[in-house]
Amino acid sequence: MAITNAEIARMFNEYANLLEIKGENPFKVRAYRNAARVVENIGKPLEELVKEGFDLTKLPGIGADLSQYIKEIVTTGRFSKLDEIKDEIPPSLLELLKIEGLGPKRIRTLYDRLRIQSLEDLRRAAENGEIATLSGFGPTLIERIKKGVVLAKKAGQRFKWSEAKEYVEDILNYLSTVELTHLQVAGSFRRKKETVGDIDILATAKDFSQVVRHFLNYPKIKEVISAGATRSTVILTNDMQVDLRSVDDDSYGSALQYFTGSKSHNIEVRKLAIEKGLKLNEYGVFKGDKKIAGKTEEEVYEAVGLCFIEPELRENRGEIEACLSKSLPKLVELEDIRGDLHTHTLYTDGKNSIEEMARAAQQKGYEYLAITDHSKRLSVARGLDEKRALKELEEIDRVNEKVDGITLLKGMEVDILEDGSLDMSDEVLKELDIVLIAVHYKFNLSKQKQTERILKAFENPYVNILAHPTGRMIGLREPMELDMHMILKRAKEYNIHMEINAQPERLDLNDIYAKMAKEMGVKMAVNTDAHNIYSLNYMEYGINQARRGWCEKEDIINTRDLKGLREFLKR
Ligand code: DGT
Ligand code: CA
Ligand code: CA
Repeated sequence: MAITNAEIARMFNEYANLLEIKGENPFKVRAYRNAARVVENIGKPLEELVKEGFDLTKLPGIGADLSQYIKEIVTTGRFSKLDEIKDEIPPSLLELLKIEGLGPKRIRTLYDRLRIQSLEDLRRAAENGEIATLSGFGPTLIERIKKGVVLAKKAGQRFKWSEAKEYVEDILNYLSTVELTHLQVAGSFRRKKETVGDIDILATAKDFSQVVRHFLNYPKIKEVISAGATRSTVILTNDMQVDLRSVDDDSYGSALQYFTGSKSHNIEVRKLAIEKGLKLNEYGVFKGDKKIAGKTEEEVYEAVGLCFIEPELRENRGEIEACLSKSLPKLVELEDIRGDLHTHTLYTDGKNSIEEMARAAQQKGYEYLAITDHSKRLSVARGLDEKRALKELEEIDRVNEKVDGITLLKGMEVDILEDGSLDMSDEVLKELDIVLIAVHYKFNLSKQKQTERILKAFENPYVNILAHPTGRMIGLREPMELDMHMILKRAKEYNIHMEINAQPERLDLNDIYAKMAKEMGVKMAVNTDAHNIYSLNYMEYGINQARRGWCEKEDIINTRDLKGLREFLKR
């Protein structure tokens, strides 16, 4: 595939931006920007020039290095230095570059001072006034930033479940101030899908027109698309679409079932209805002209010969068969969780001390908390060398003495190096209660190399959990190419567990892989990877994903008490 000069220029510009965010030498940054401009304006494809053997250093601003890089890009389609720097800097910062008025310098300030890493962080900080406290961020700029976030998100089409939740809760609260019989969110949101396209709300009321009038006055509406007697559609200020629908009270159950979806689940359910000589739609289940069910979801499922199926399972991935053979899982719940096995502190890139994290976890009613700061390779996170690691372990002991009602586990999130060796000596690892391993760079290796890298890491006898196994970041980074079947098989043999990382942009393992792990008998841990006390609350998102992956309490190791957990940490 041909690579255009514009693409090469884009790579150089992107690299320059990242260098600048990183705080690199301005001359170096400028060199790449210049090169980008030169490349854009040559007027002949560089690919052809390279093929002709043209000496690229004859071009203005292109030295030996840049000439090499151009050749690399033209021949391989990749710019390895760009790939490398993306491993070092939170890739989510790149999306902030789409905002007009925000250059790399300001992004750096936002990141350094307020830890803003994503459009969503930026939106919140602009709304709650945090940005206004920074010098150089006046009211006009903040207005521009707010508008820019909306635009950039529009391009991003789907919304993370966590973000949708903020709005759903707000809208439901708002709507519940008028007289209603039923109010429920349906669609992918109710199924707890990791991203949602739009929000589907179902309401029934004696006077639905009053509900619609009230809905259309919701303050966060940007645009009303349609307003009708049974359905209204609006766009919110964050560009999220919300559909509000109504049916008669005695159709509430069938409407909820219908609008919860998924579409392919509904199609299967309808097939069963047809086999039974019934008709099923959003108004009810009908035998001839007679309505035999519709008030509740339970009776709708029952009428077609099924049991109630949890919304998270309604993806046509075997839930109907499981229901018919009475083997539906009893899904894990947030309340089942006894502790968090992946957290960071001030020792590396966390924002709270070990003691603060311990107290916050204790407040949540946890029995244990693993402190798992980064190993040294992750220098952007001030990863621990052996000396600082041992110092942290001593502090964990001290805090364990001091804070009652919770046990801290000594852990670490150890980088898996490119060759599959670990970024920490066995002398330190053997002191730990729990060892997480993770890939934080070189995401682009071939499937075979990447799989071998991880399997090699499994050989280390101290490893317990593979953290965020595929490395994907929703909307920002594709998952690594991995032979997941092979990894799960080996994990099972070695008693290594998979993480379901609860960070809203990770949710990794995803639902499909979580189900695969469960079926292969591999246990999982749902962990928040919290970098501050508040993110301990991400657990909910991880549980959503686990439930979508058919996980039951027994599939998740951190539902066990400490004694039970320790059994799973033996190799
Ligand atoms: P989204 O919004 O893209 O994240 O996904 P959903 O699942 O929320 O889809 P949406 O909003 O288009 O529709 C909501 C539900 O309505 C969907 O899950 C199932 C139901 N539905 C929509 N269109 C059809 C259809 O053509 N046939 C059937 N059986 N159900 C449908
Ligand atoms: Ca939807
Ligand atoms: Ca919809």
